[in-house]
Amino acid sequence: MKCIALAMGAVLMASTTALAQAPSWTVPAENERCPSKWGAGDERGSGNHMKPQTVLNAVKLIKTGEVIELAYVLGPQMAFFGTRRFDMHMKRTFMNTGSNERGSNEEMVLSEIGQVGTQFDGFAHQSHRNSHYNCFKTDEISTRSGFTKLGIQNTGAFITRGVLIDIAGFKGVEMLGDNYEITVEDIEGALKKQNATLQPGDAVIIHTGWGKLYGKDNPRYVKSCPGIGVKAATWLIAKDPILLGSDNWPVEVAPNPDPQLSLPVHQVALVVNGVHLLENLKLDELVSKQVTEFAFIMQPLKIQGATGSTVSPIAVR
Ligand code: UVW
Repeated sequence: MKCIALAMGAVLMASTTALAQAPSWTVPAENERCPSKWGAGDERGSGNHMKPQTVLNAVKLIKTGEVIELAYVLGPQMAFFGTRRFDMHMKRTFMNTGSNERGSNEEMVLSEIGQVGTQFDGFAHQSHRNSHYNCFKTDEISTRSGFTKLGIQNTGAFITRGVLIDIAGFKGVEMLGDNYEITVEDIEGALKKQNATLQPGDAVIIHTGWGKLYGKDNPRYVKSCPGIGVKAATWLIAKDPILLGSDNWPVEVAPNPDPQLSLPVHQVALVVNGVHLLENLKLDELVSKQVTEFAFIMQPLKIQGATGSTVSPIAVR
């Protein structure tokens, strides 16, 4: 009897200790993160970097006119997170009246359109409890027909310097491990190897190699992924980028090595700092051609009040 009581005591102590262990990161209090550095009521966050001079600087990087596409095709081979879907149904062929016999085709797409394929995250996408970027409150800005603040239609076009940070290349592998957390040292090492430095307003693109699985082994692609964690994200955000992108589904390592945290980089970037994320990038061509600095061009869809947009960014050099 005494033995059982002792064993139960030990179990209780162990579970109390586990519960008492603090998470490795917590969302800063509202008075520490609001108003954002872009001002009270600002909805554009890192998008404020878009200025005429940003475009002129980006255009200077175009030397040959070569265009490299960074988006996956929207279609049946896509990898989906959770219950997201994209179904296209052809509506063909309507033969118009008239002697010229004009045939007409179109399609009906039943889909999420903000958060599928190569996708750009806006600030309505994530929150801490009821509170978004710049402390907009979910229950005050969300309606049945979209968000009245922070909607993706406000972001405008992105034409800026793009920098590819090839972490897989730096580590000498084709693809980082299934839940490898990219460290600050990895980023510094890769940048040094590339002889590159980050500038405010850069579109920072991280190559993990995980994209090799996209469309080939989708269940593994979405089960986990290598990527940046809170430390590397914080380091990158201190460089003041316009966005952080990667060739994986959430930009960040998943699941987070800290089992108490669910995709914390989404909050570090979108909620706390107002920095956009760009997911499911197709980076194979950029990497094989070793293009690490380029003009990055992207226009999110102008969907009223949406949380994000499927996008087709390009790199031009
Ligand atoms: C999630 O909420 C996981 O969304 P995403 O990674 O597509 O931004």
